[in-house]
Amino acid sequence: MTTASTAAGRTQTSGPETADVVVVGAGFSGLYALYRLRGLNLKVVCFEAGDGVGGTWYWNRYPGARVDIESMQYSYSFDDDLQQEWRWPEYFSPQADLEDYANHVTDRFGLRDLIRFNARVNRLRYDERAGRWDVSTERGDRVIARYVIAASGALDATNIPDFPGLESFRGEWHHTSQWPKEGVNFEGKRVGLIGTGSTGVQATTAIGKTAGHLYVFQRTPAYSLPANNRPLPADYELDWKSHYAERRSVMHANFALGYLPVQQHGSVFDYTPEARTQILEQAWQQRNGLLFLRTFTDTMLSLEANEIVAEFIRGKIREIVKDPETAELLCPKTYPVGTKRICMDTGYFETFNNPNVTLVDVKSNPITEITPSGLRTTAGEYDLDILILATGFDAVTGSLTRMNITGVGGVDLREKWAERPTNFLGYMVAGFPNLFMIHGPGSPGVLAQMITGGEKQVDWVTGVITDLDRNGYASIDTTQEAEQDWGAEMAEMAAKTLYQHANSWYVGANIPGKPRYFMIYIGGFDQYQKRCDEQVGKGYEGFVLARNEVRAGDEVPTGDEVPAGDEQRPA
Ligand code: NA7
Repeated sequence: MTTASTAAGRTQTSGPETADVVVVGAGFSGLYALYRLRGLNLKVVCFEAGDGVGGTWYWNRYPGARVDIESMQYSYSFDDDLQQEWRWPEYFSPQADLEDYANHVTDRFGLRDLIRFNARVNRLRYDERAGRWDVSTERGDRVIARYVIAASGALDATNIPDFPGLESFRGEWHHTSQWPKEGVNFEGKRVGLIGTGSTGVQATTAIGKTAGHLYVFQRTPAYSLPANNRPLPADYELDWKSHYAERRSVMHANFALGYLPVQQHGSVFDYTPEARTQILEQAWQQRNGLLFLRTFTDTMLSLEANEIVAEFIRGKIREIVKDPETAELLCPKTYPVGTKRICMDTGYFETFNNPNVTLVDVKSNPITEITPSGLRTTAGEYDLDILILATGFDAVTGSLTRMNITGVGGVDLREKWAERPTNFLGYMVAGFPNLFMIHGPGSPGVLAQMITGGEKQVDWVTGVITDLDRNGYASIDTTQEAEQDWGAEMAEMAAKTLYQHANSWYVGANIPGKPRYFMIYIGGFDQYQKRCDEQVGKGYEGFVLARNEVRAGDEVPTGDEVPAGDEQRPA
């Protein structure tokens, strides 16, 4: 027994603090989880590594950071007053507006005092005798909880490639997702930027405007579409606000959780080459961003169909970029369009027409080392004042595997996932009872609109917790058999698409040693939701529920005092 002050300033006189639920992460899903769990009168503690809310939109504050889904859609749907009152200044919000929104929601719904900031979870240990999760943070918090909701982010664990000499660099260097709050001054500076995914595309466009000289080190060129971002017109906002109820219900039933007013034209092969070009040109001019890929129904299903759309985009790049050699280098040719996350830009390719921006091909001439004064490739040396790594993330699983999670029998999640991130329905991993993942592997996660996806996943999890409490169950787990079946179901769907054809972070190919496996449920959120609800409807088929004497509302004892549960399936 100890006496300790908690982060919230409370004084404890006995053992570690207890809670019904620990939520990891105060991003958009984590915040909504806090709102729902508090509404269920559960005691909830949230640990957040940053000193503010917003998750992805807290960390990614690099110049040009902007969402690629319209903000009228990429926003919470759970509270009509909120969506009526909040005003988005632009179609596609910049990071600062999304962070403001996250703060507004936190305070409007009184969630801030549930969150411990600057508290990165570094240990999650399941105590099977107690039937409890023992949660610790780097700064020394400890909470014992019945449930854990890992809303730790699909794009959170930074990928810093092992460049020899990085630490010797005398200038300043930053990964885009750990950007200094005070900003970086590029005025008159020689800036090097490595990486041309969504982040690199956005950062290049912004930094190219102010840097003395910007060198963009490109290994794989990106397909990028014009976002056509602009101030949100009042009549457009009014139209959305007066139709929110019906549009949100369309979104909730949509495969990507989007409201997609796009005309689909059937197979690209139904048209003559001239007619298809005309249709693609119209879609390009309408500038509906990601919807462009849906112009034809077979773009993501047939390599030949995909190549037609890809070549149209290459034609646009060649039109925009004046230097033919640079244009050719910027044309993606080694993977089908859409199989890596498509980028959206506000003048990316145009940036390379500026005399202060140079594209460097590090595919043909790889980076060999970072030197004290810059960067060396097999072809030459570049003197730099500032180096930016837009090198992405250990996506989808990284935020989970780095938390040191151990389940039943002390099994480490990293060992369990050595070959692939097994799971059931994207929510649970066998042997890790009462631990729920949001936007984890096995869920539609990053392939659906993530704020609404987070709401729906949190609703599902809180529904399960309510069900368990109501029926006297203390824990829920899944089985290896259910994991295998879910893995097979996912793989069967993925095999019909072109996603396997790219070395993307969707398949873990960007992280050395990470097993190559398509981690995302590709069947659409509508189908996913149906499958999850079906399993619950069939008496939690694929899950294992267990009772013990501890029930909701009981005082939750710490570790050793709780008797083990007896395992059984519900009738
Ligand atoms: P991405 O999409 O993973 O892009 C990372 C970029 O960094 C990509 O161009 C990589 O090239 C490049 N990269 C990574 N390692 C290296 C090394 N060692 N040398 C040279 N270039 C390298 O991350 P983002 O942050 O842009 O986007 C992540 C998601 O956030 C995005 O998809 C949206 O959903 C939002 P590669 O392609 O591996 O050759």
